[in-house]
Amino acid sequence: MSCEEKVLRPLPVITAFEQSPDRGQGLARDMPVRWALEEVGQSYDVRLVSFMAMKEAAHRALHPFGQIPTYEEGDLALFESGAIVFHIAERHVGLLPHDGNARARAIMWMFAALSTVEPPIVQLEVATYLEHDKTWYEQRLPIVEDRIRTRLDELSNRLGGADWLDGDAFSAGDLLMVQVLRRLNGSSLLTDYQNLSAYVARGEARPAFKRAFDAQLAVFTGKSSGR
Ligand code: GTB
Repeated sequence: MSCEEKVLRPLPVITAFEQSPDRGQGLARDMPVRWALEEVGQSYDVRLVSFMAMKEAAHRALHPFGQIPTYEEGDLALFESGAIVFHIAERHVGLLPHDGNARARAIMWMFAALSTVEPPIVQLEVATYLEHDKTWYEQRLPIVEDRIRTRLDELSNRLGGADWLDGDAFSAGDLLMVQVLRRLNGSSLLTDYQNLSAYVARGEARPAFKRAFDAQLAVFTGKSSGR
């Protein structure tokens, strides 16, 4: 590809909350997409969407469930943050190893983050924010917390003293796992595990994470309006 073609190729466009309920903590799911794009050095544009616009036909044409994030690149349109991160990782160097077995393991950890570790964490958020007025809330809370502890025990045992899930090399599996665990930031559920807390801190210390975090925070503080 010539320099001219590189310059002329339109940037991928992602969608993010116009007003994120997390007030810029980087917990909404545009964050892993931004982080992946930063890791591979791919510039991108952001289109901010309101809660109302998300449910309108124009946005639903991109995202059948009326949510963020979406990803548009030429005539490709994707939704689901995990699928978007996987696409970015496949198309660029840096997030998936070249070696076939190591690559398969990195993909395995992507699925583990989203389908094994994240669900009980989301259950806790649902209980805390949407079910706290239910008569059964006090009984449910410890049950959900125990489910999280079980997963964190197992993950902590597997990680041991390694830097990343498959050893020395950071991958898209770590990116998604760190992002999932960040949902527990500030909770003793996470700080009870010294190696998992250090793992999250290692992820958050990556320059690409910081750029992604700052970009989504700038939306909240009004320093970036997207396009
Ligand atoms: N499985 C989908 C994916 O991974 O892309 C889930 C997408 C999703 O849940 N999107 C949410 C959304 O659009 C935003 S990220 N919600 C609007 C709606 O459904 O109407 C979930 C989210 C929201 C807020 C916080 N927070 O405030 O901390 C954290 C995460």
